[in-house]
Amino acid sequence: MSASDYQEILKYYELHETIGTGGFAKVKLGRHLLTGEKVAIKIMDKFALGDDLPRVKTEIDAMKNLSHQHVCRLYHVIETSKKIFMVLEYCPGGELFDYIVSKDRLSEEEARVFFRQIVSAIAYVHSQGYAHRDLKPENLLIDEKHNLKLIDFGLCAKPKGGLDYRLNTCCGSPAYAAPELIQGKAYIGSEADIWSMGVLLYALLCGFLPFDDDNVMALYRRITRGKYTIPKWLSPSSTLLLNQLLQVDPKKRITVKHLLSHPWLMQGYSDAVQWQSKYPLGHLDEDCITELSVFHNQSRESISALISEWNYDQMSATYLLLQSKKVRGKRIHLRIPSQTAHASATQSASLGSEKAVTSEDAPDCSDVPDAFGSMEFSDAASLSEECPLEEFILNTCGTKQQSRHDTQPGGTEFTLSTPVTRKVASKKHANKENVGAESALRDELPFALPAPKASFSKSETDKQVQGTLFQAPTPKESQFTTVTPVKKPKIPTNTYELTATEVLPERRCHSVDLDLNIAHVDSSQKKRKAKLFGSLERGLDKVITMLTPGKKKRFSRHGPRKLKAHYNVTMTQLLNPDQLLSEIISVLSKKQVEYTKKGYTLKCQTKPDFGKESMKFELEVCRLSKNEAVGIRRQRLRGDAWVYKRLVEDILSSCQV
Ligand code: 6BB
Repeated sequence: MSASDYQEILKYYELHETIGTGGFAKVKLGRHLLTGEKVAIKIMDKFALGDDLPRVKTEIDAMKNLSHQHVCRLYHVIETSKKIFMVLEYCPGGELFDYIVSKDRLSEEEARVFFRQIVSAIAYVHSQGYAHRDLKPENLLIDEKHNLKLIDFGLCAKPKGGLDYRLNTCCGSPAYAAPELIQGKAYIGSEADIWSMGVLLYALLCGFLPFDDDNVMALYRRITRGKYTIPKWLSPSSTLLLNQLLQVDPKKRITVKHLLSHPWLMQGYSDAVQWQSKYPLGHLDEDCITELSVFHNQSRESISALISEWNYDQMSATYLLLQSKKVRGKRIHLRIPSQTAHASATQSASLGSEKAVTSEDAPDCSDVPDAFGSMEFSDAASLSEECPLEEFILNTCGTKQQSRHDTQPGGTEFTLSTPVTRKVASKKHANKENVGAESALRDELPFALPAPKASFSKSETDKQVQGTLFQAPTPKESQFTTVTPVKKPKIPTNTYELTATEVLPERRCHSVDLDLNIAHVDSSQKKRKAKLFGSLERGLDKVITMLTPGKKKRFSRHGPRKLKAHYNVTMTQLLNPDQLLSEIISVLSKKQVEYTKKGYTLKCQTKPDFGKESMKFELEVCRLSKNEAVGIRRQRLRGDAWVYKRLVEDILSSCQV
């Protein structure tokens, strides 16, 4: 990176470790200097964006209009000559995908808590005229209160004539795409989102996808047939709801309006899903205005007027972050940044314009290894207790940032990935249909949702299922068993398949397309593998997964990093990290997975296969801070989440430890 690229963002934020790198974006953790609030910063290189530039514009435009308790908030947009920075709400729980995988599958109660939030977010997004079009568990992040936040609006559509206008662009991830969409028909965005919600609910309740196949054409055939298996653990009411969501005919599919008070979503709740925004943009918080007006020594009126412009500049960001602080019951107080170069720039620029600063004279601030003070990010991305340092973000050119928050050494670059969205058709067409789409002539009334209840209902967010989130693991299967890939036998009939309407709950899930001669693992093998991540997590003796808030960070340059227990960390019974590392390396070599070794981290990459993108992920041998046991941190960097899940299951289960 060059210093000039980052000069502007560093006026307002501290930059910390990278938590995701995707096709065209990098996501870093950061801290807003004035409020001290943690943020996620999506950084895009304009040149590298190329054809994806419209997608970024779409995302920014949509997020500027959306303000909802289950939609990730956009705080600030900074554009320089080379970069676009989007400052976004901080969601330390990471992706819902990883959470599902860590638990194998969710209980119906926990799935309901999440699904109500998803319905709330989607009802709101639709009410604002948008269809998301890329709903999947990778695009739902978990915040610090364990609530979901919808991200990635890059493929969303806002038809000019309203959501009942048909769209033509086929986009999103194939496994979540509605049948009408993959058939290339003109489709209604909201109906396509409902289908994806069906796939999502299935993934929550089952831990695998309803329609899955390594071969995209076979996958499309499964989707268009709309047949999926009903695992025996699904309750009749869950099965019924899935059937209503996963209707091949979009006109027979349940609508958001009906979902809000659907019996399945109401079980254990007295109120329908609350979909209206708790934080409408039109309403300004008095306390936040007061704090800003005192800080800037300006009248409340002029501050209110500045905020109401919603320029997504420092003023918007400061207001929104103060508001978020207040909502979380924290004291809202703006601090004067300490007198570092960037801090004084922050103050002088805090009310100024958001002009791009790209000083070409500035020395190059490439990431330089050093002991840079990292703030405590106790979350999915920053699990470190002891961090040998790998990459550092400089605050001012040539000056290592000394955090003002009693920070500890750390700041390791985690290079995780922003999920790469695979598009069924050309990515260039994102949102073409926003202009002049043909009316769907639906017989339904335009989007009409029930009015908010007068009484204060128990909120979506405070209704958590207690005791189910961090349960003590129970032994299930022996870990690290060798799984040899088995070619799928050709079976002549499709007797194992069930349609959504032919519900046989006692049937075990077999997601095989039996009349297609496609070689892949057989169903029992698949089943075993599909369970493996979960069982790897659950074995009491060998594996412990839980989220524990880490406190002290100690620093050591020797041996593997010490990490907090987390659901992305699999613990083993081994005590020798080097033995585990060499075992993983030998498995990677056998499986022809390329890797580069950096300390105890293996940056892995699969060879690009014909028609398939290569998969990137990290496996890191670490020590669990609690008991010195050796563990493996795994993190997807790029590629399909479910393919990644299977591959890593396969690698870990092949380790002879
Ligand atoms: C975002 C985020 C917001 O992240 C790699 C891609 C917000 C991410 C986050 C986190 C873990 C720990 C701490 C913070 C808007 N768009 C994208 C975002 C994309 C990454 C998600 C994780 N996988 N907070 N965090 F994810």
